[in-house]
Amino acid sequence: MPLVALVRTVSPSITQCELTHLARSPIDFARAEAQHAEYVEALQASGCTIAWLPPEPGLPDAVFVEDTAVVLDEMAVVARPGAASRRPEVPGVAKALERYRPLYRIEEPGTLDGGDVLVIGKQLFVGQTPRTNADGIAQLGRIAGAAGYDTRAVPVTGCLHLKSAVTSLDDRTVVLNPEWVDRQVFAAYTCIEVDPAEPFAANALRVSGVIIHPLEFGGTRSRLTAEGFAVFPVPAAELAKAEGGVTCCSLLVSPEQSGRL
Ligand code: CIR
Repeated sequence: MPLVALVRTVSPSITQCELTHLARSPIDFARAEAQHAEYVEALQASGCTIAWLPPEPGLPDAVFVEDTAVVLDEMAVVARPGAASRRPEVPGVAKALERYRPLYRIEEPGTLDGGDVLVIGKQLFVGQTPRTNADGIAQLGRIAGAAGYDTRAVPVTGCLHLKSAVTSLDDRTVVLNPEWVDRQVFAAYTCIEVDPAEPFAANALRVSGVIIHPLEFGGTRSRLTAEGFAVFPVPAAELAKAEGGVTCCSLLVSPEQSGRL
């Protein structure tokens, strides 16, 4: 059965998005929508069935659905985003995920953004960031630990989320920006570093053997293709002004994996 990609339309209020490391620059809403449409087409072309979440026009960051949950084969962990403005995004996603997985929740005082959780097999790497606190990491560790996952907290500096700094290309290989995360944490993996001129290029989305990656990062793309990865470039510059990348705009769910604990 094909992967299901949960996605949500870009909100017209995106111009009011949260920003941490970038200065606010004007976002062209029509262009952001057009680029998001190309992203959704790339997911479809990569074999995903698209499931649209209810739009949230009044929530500026609602397109970045990744931050609201962590989907594992056995369960979905509903996040408690570190930015209070983003918490109202969660219920619509939780309701959609109920169809596919038993739900567990990160509870107050824990905070956790899905963008901080990198899943490679049974290993969870979780970024220590202003969005994800120690309590959130500990809760995730306990919940996922019951299904055999090991959780490791990872210091992150200079970027919003762990997955801004590192993502996996397959179960043995990561693409990483060594300025933002310590390469040694990923010593067990083959590490491809981003082109130093493209610090944001470590955010890559792996979908059924294809790597969806921002079109703008040709230097890093060459490094990925040189290692044999099939890259599907998509324009992503407009949502990048909101500090979003390609992993942030979907939650991927394998419908046949809905095992219970
Ligand atoms: C935020 O600051 O929460 C949004 N403007 C961007 C979220 C991007 N999400 C992600 O990297 N997972």
